[in-house]
Amino acid sequence: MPFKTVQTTPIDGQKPGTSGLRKKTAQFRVPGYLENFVQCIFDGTGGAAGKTYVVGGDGRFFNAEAIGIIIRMAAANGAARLIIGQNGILSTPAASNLIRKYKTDGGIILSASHNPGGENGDFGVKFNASNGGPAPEKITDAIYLKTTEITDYKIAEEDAGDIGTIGSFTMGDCRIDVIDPVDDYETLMQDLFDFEAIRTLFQNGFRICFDAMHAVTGPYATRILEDALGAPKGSVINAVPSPDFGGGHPDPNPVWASELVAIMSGTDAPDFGAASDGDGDRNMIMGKNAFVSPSDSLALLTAYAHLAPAYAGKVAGVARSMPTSQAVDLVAERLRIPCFETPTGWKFFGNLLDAGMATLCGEESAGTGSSHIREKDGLWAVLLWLNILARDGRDIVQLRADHWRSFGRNYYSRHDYEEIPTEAAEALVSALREKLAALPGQSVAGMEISAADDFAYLDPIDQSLTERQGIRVSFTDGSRLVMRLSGTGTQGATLRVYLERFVDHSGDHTQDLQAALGPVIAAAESLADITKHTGRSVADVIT
Ligand code: VG1
Ligand code: CO
Repeated sequence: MPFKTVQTTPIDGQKPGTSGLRKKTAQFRVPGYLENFVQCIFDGTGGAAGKTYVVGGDGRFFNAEAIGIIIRMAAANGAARLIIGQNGILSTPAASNLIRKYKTDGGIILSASHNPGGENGDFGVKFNASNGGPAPEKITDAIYLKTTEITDYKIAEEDAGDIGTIGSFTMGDCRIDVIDPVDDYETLMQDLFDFEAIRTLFQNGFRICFDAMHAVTGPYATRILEDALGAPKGSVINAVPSPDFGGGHPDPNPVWASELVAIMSGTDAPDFGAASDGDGDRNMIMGKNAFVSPSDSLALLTAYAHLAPAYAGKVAGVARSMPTSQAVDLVAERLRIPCFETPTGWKFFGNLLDAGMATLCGEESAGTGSSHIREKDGLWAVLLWLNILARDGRDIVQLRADHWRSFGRNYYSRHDYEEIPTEAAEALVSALREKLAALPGQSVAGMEISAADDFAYLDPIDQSLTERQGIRVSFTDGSRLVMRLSGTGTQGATLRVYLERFVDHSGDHTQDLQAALGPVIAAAESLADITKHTGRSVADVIT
């Protein structure tokens, strides 16, 4: 098998963000762009010689070609074995499971997650370590350093074999195993949940609508919900992955999953609605006419996880990203388990999960997961919900209302200002940062500020310090305001404004969401001069 070494030079900007390297698809298709980065993944992690990797992606445009290049490069770099999902398909959680189950050295996941796909959309590459989780910053920093020094990459001269057929082939000394992308994941879910109870729920007429958003979860959801659990055919919609996600934005929130929202608001709405994102690691949960915010979902799942066999008496702790609402903190307090607050991005949960300090984790951006793997897991969250509803008997909207009656409600919303000029976004953040020290004690929009800082995280396991992870302003009435810039966009900057207001157990939990957050929204504008800096008076996406 002839291999060749191709001379190359460093390419600017190959710095992984919140979740891998994300760029325009056109950028990734420039000859040498993907090759440089893949070579640096190998070089930054001690080389590929003798190693085994899982490789797969969310099926977006350029997925199969990229996998062909990775196979040729892994073989040329001396990798011993690759495990690849048939047709190059693997959801992010399924890939995480395979890395752990087959004890591989890591995995390369091709996805830009919730970002749109297609020729004019986005593409991404993420490296996961041998624990199945997104590489921590120590590793992504090493990979990035290599991208600034690279001089050549190695690649097989021949095309890679057929990844459309289950089976094995070799390239040089490397064995490539093409496997069914769903089998191992389905087995894992059966081990975690009470499938019998969920089957009975469906037999008794419970109805679900799962919107796969033309993305990778389609085959997983169809096999598990319809085939294994007996939900009626057609319960999973938009189930066939398409290279451009049907022209949509595979981001499961009330704005982009509007088809599901319409179904769940209809006269004959199913009992339960859910959606997942491009690579299957996010989840959106709905009841009839009701959107369950991801932060509330995390709190509720923590409160009722004991109804699922895998979690009964086994929730050691919980962790949430800093901008996620504090609803789960209240549950953790009552359960007398620790609650950790980490920076945005799943990689920060890895050490807590590995150490057994956190069992459930979640982010306000519709990511929920547990120690079963080291990624957030969209379908897992749906199955945990179904398990809870099957065993509890209450309707999801009732369950949530009862929860608020017991714990209080953390009204929560995120306002995104997308594709604003990078300089304007940075100016806004630095102006706000300057003010922080003077804020405590001041009043704004009728509320008194109790604390203000730029979040820094000291990892309790490896003591690594991660700074400047978002500005947070807390108020004496329990309200909170967080602002940070997105690390997953591919054009300009996206300002995320996270708004939270707490109303205790005896208060009114039925207010209009944006109205309830009115004072916090006003405080954000007043403290950060959002309109002045961005030139926009309203956010582009409100979820
Ligand atoms: C966003 C979310 C974050 C999530 C990340 C990756 O990052 O806010 O919570 O972990 O996307 O999600 P940012 O930096 O744009 O705010 V996805 O489903 O890539 O895997
Ligand atoms: Co995702």
